[in-house]
Amino acid sequence: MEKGDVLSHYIIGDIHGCLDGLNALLNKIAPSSADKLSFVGDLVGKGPDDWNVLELIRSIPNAQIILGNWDLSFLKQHYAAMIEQRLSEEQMLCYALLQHASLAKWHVQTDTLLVHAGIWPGWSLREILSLASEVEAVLKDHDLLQGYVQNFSGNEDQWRAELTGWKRVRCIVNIFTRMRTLDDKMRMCFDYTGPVNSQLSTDGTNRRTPWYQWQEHWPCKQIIFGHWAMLKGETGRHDIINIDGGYVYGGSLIAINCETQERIVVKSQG
Ligand SMILES: [Mn+2]
Repeated sequence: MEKGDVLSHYIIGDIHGCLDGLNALLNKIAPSSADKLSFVGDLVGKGPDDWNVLELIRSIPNAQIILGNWDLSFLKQHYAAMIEQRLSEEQMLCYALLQHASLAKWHVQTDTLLVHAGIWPGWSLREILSLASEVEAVLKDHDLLQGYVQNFSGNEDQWRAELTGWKRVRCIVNIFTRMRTLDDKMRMCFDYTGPVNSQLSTDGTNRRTPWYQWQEHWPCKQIIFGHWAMLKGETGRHDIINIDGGYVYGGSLIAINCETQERIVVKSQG
């Protein structure tokens, strides 16, 4: 069967402004114009070519963006320039691309959930999509976005449904885009970015458990996420798939075919 006969859906991991890596990966995937490409966040930040990466993604038909913590920082960093129209026309369009992106996407055909970092234990699929859309509505609206960039930082570390205002927005953002581990009291540990096998606090008393080990059954067949390069793609679970290969740190940029699980990988030359 010729490529192009079947529509494929590729999920692409953390690019971090590495245009060379994205170009190499797209050459290797060689998607048809009917194929769908979803990016699980951290398109920008750390690497050299933020705007060019966004410009390239903007040119891809059927591209879909899920936001990471660095993408949100990028919206904050360039907010004033956007409002004051100090960005070029192309940059304005790239900024708007991120402004209209998602925090979580569910694909019905494969029952796959895409997020940058993770989802809170106990959340239903309906809650996940509804909480994501609460934040998406803030980002899309210039006045609400101004409020968000002015109230950007906060380590709300535990989900409570009764949270309101910016604390609620930040908590939802922290879960979808910053979470890696939860401690014994079910609080997110934002300071820990290392591998799974050394996750004890310094006094050895407080276990840090990857969020996806907190419960056995999640509300969809598979969850694909990025954000955690030190996992090296190993979650120990077939239903929880990490595709952050740490390209910007000299690792690899990873895409996965959502239907077949085939991985397409390019290694950093750096
Ligand atoms: Mn991240």
